[in-house]
Amino acid sequence: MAGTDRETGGEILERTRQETKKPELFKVLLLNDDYTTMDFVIEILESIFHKPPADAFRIMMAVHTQGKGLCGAYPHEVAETKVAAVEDRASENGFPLRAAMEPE
Ligand code: TYC
Repeated sequence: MAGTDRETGGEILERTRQETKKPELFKVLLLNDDYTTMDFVIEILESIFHKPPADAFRIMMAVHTQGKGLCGAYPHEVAETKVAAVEDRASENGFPLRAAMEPE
């Protein structure tokens, strides 16, 4: 067990430290460009970020109109893997689509 409970008569008075460490999360953002097709961005959001079709469409339009859009927040290694997956899939398909990550 991670922490030690101080107890008096069965009542917990305090925890000396957190049971589990809160993972630091990183936002993954998609960036707009003039060449990647809307359909391809929607496919990326559905397949890599597991977004339902309506959410994928909304996020794609947010990127298209506002320059960037939030895809999700993940632990550092997961966020890095998502960014790489987006950019690998884009370059395999001849699109310049970019993704970025930043601390939440
Ligand atoms: N701006 C692109 C177009 O008009 C569509 C687009 C949306 C591209 C989102 C990238 O992350 C993006 N075809």
